[in-house]
Amino acid sequence: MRQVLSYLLVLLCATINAQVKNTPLPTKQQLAWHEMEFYLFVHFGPNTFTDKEWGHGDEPEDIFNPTQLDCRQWARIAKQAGAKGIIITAKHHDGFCLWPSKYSTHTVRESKWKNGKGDVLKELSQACKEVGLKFGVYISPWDRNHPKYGTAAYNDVYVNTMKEIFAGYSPIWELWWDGANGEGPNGKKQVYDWDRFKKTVKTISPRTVVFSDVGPHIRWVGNERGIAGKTNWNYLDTVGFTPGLGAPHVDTLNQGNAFGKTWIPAECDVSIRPGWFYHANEDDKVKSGEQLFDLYLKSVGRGSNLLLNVPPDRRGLIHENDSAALMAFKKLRDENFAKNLLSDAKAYWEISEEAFLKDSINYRTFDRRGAYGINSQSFLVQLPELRKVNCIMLREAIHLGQSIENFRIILFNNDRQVGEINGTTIGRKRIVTFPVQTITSFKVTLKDRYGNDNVSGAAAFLLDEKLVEK
Ligand code: FUL
Repeated sequence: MRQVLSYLLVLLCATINAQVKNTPLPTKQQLAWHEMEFYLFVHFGPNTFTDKEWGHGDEPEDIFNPTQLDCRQWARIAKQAGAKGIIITAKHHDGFCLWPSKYSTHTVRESKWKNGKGDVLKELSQACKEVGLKFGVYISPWDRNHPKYGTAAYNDVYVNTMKEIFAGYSPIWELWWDGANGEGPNGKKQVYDWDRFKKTVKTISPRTVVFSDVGPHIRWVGNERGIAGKTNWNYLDTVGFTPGLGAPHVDTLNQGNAFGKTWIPAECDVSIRPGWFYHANEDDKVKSGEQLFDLYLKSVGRGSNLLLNVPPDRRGLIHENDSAALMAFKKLRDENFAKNLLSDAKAYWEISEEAFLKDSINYRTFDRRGAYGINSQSFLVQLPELRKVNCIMLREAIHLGQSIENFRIILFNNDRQVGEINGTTIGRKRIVTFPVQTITSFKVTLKDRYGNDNVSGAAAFLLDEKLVEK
């Protein structure tokens, strides 16, 4: 056993981390995406005014008429809630464009709103810039209004639509391709030219991260409840799959492929209300700060990102109840993660044959500067005093890949073992919670596929007990 770090703020093992050949790695844009953690989704359009979830595309454009639209209010609230960006439904399945697109006749231009001179994308992209939020767009491939939908020519329309948005409102940080694929107004189903769509974005905006069920950069998490798999690999195999009906099984999307060929992390999309669009009769069904905190643990705390939908109302404003819930959520995160109980702890890596603290794990000597295929290692974190803890956070150095297959945390009160937590993957962040224990130390044992030691951080907290699942 050797002391490698005193005064542990984070366990930084950068010098001994190693990437193993042929491990898929995240791109620079994906790494930046992982750091986004939490951002808002905005579903807004004719459905807001017709009380529907899926419009038919035959709504009169005049129905879209927010009375007090204020994208600065959205951006301000997002910022105050600690969200790092906003993704808006520039076009949902009804085909209505929130900007005056020249490739459609079903747009804000044809509506009464601002006498047809309004442009939600312009207002929102500017509002985001003003407060330092990233801006993203959802452009539904399925279009129930466009007359060309269901013909090869619609692929041209879709490509032109993307080009128009990128030309008008860049930088676009994330592009969202929804997988829903129903019939068009002509009763035909579209065969999407996904390869062409991908190439288009790559050419016109190479830094944009593109989401769909199967990437290319970000994958769907396989449910709309905002919950990532407890096992959550950032790898996915995509050969032979497409977004929508051709996507892998939802369990695969939820957990990733342990040995998948491409780095495609999961994003957890979920609405703050039961529906994606605003409905007045859901004003009292807004998720509470506590519920949102729980979702944070189950998304960000499992190495994923949280894309939380907050749909503006018919005024074009975020409703007071949603805003209050977002602020409560922020307060809970701030208060509960304010004090890292390891900030003055010491960490020791186990590198000898001796069984430290006498558990059953069989330690082997290894050189942590090289990977010899020895894939079990552990470290002990020693606190300066007895402390109450019910939450531990671990981080993996994902810029080197993802290789930790499982971990075990054993909690000690002096010599007495008082708890054990077992888990599988870590990824960017893994937060585990457990009933409060008073501890003096804990030991983490990792099974790392490549013997990499890629843990890059640890922290411990005492969360408000009502936030911890029993
Ligand atoms: C789904 C859509 O059909 C819903 O309307 C919503 O936009 C959700 C985020 O994705 O596939």
